[in-house]
Amino acid sequence: MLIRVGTDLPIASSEITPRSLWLRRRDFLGAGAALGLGLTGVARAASPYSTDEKPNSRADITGYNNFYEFGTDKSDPAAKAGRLKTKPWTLRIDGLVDKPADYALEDFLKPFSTEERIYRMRCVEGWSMVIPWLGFPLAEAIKRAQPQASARYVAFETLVRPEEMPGQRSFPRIIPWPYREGLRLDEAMHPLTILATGLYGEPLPNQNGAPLRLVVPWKYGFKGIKSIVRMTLVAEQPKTSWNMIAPDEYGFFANVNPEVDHPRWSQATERRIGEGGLFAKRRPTLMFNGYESVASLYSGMDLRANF
Ligand SMILES: Nc1nc2c(c(=O)[nH]1)N[C@H]1C(S)=C(S)[C@@H](COP(=O)(O)O)O[C@H]1N2
Ligand SMILES: [Mo]
Repeated sequence: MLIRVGTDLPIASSEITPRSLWLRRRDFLGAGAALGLGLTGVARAASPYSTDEKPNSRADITGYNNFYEFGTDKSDPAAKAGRLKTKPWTLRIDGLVDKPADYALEDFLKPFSTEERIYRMRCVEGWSMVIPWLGFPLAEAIKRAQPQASARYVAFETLVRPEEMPGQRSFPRIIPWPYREGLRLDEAMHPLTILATGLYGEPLPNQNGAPLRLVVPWKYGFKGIKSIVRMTLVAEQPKTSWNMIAPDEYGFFANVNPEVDHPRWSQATERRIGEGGLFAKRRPTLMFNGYESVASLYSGMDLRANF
């Protein structure tokens, strides 16, 4: 007997699959498992935070990257990140927490099924892609460390290992290493904010930020800090790499906003990678990259001043 699932299921093509539908889909998969059906044909189940848009190819996702630790060209990370050693790896969580420690990645993954860890998300920064991440909510990692009441932000740092990261040996130095990022704690705890450990069902390729990187789909791509070794809970807004380099061009919040131009270019449209050709039409960029449920995080804030 062949049961077809996936695109044939009556799933709304809304940006975020409603949880009720997702649960129904899980029931359906559960029924399939009970009937002794294998996993073939049920590959499309995913977290409720997945878009139904077609993902980019693995070649696009792993061949067109920004990871300055390996060079500034979009092709450098794929060419030069192969020697990065990602095992063993620990994530230090410290600062204003009751349980500061070096945490093992595997422990964070345990509570989730593979289906629950699939997040097909749009990423945008002039160009755009849809990436089928494997990840888990950043909130889960933060909760383990038990943040204190005074914690208001999370500061992130990337590995510093010049022996394996040629961009960290090159001069003039563009980025004062480590690469740094930050989120307000409520942004960090939002269920759309994930730590990704894989893509297309496999561990993250080094060029995409192995073994774990941040994904905040309503913010510009540069917020997605790669190869994270440390998260520190702090009271004051932390420094972030692009803001340190060019404060007039890159703000702390970096929410996708088609109405606020970068000083040197419009941010109203994007080019979807893979929609090739000279005549491929640019797409209008959506407020918060289309993830409108996050708007309430910023109610009452001037998003021009807080860019
Ligand atoms: N450590 C580190 N993280 C980083 C960067 C970087 O240079 N170093 N580049 C950022 C930028 S500018 C972008 S657009 C995204 C790209 O992620 P991707 O290559 O997986 O698409 O990673 C971000 N994370
Ligand atoms: Mo970027």
